[in-house]
Amino acid sequence: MALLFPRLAFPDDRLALQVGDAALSYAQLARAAGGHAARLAELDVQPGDRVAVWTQPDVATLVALVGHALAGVTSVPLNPKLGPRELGHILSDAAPAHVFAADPAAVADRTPDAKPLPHREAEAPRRAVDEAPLLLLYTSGTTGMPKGALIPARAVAANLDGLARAWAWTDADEVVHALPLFHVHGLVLGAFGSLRVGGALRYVPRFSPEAIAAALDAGGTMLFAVPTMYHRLADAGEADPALAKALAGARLLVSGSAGLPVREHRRIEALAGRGVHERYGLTETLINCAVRASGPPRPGYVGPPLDGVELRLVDDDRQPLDARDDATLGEVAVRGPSVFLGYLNRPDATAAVRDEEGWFYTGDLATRTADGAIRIVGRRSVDLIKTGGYKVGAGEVEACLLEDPGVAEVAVVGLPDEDLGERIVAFVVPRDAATPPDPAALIDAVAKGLTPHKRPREVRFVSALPRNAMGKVQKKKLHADPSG
Ligand code: MCA
Ligand code: AMP
Repeated sequence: MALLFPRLAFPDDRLALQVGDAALSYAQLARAAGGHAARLAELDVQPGDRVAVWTQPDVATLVALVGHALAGVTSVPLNPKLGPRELGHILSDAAPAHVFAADPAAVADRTPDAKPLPHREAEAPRRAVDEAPLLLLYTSGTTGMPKGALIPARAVAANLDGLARAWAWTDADEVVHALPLFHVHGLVLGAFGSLRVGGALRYVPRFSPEAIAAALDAGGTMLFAVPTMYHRLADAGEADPALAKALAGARLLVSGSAGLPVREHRRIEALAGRGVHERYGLTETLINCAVRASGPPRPGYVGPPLDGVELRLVDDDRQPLDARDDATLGEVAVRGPSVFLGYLNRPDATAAVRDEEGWFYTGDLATRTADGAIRIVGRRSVDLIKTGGYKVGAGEVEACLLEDPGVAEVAVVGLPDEDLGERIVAFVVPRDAATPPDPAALIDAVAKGLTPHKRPREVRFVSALPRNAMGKVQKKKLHADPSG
């Protein structure tokens, strides 16, 4: 039987997880995750059931996520900052059998029945690389509330093995990251990736350049981060040589979740004496492309497809484009074992992104070079925003803002931002121009109802939204003339 986490089946005293002062060896992690699995069995949770866990950034949460994986239960990771509006949607869609939290008091306002995570030990079950859903991850679309992507163990294993080859990632590596545990980047790559190769994870619960430097200095060999973090590391490193030295000590710096501007590549290279290897992926497909560690970084490019990933560029009719001229633009389509099972309860949405031949249409626009490297240049939809590496749908933010009686119309767009990549800006037509709603209250409604990273950083009042002859809002005009 092919195992999902081989080292946990034959655990030893090697370091598995370090979070702050808490460290667990593989032997300790296996017993603690086994303890959580035993608790699930007592609660009569069966393999295939869904169980939610608030992903508070601590070691107990990581243990629970591993316990679910080993028990064959589908984890529904919850962003600890989710507000009632988005949380209500997720809980009614996912219908988890139980909700767990390392610190139930911190989430009692939203889930009074959240169960504490047990501190007990038992022998760990073994998890095969199977077709059963390992994770249900909520991801935003252009309209409506986020959709739950069902990701099988098979996809996670195939993708991590492809990444291990691309990055020469072995059990000698120690990954450092400060990413949230409710998305692919932090959870699948950062946490499950380390465990699958049998290496260590040094998890930083709260991002700061200093905390990243400390984890690298403690033995980290690889850093996984989003462009906003590299931007902040560059700012801090230019002022503090100790930080630059810590970055220089890693063997591989990896960026993903959004494009890393060439400017930031150059800044990191100047500081660390080494550049950043970029990779590109989506929640639904996991990682598709990566610049290989065996060669130098390639600013502006996300590299060729991973082994096992079939990739093509297609035109508006989804017909393949053969061009390898780094100029012809096409939508990225991918196929292979890393592609998800579908969206929970949304066969319509699944059919819209995946065809009968198994091709998944990403919505990302790219070019391809003669040697197969992909350059991501944009997205098909102006209604998808990437801010700080988080995907946010304009529609979910607009729906939330329209609940305010003072808002007559609203259009949400992502405008270029040096730190966040894109900054969410809401163009609001007030119902009464003489008494417009309080911008801080509008921002708060999104931060508290959905989640803080979806909040507009700015509200601009306009007398009307630009519309075409059909009455459709022309968001491109708001991009071009952000004064409205
Ligand atoms: C601010 N806060 C508020 C409000 N405003 N709380 C309530 N009401 C408000 N009005 C709080 C926030 O909760 C937070 O609290 C603090 O203020 C700062 O928030 P913010 O300014 O939003 O944080 P930031 O500094 O902008 O965060 C930058 C970041 C973050 C750390 C880079 O964006 C981040 O972690 N990004 C990672 C995204 C990611 O992992 N994406 C992967 C998707 P407090 O101070 O308590 O924290 S997976 C994917 O994309 C694919 C597969 C791929 O390719 O990887
Ligand atoms: P998510 O749905 O949060 O998983 O975000 C997936 C999206 O992030 C992709 O469709 C891309 O638009 C974007 N993305 C991820 N990695 C990169 C990258 N290296 N360069 C450009 N865009 C990226």
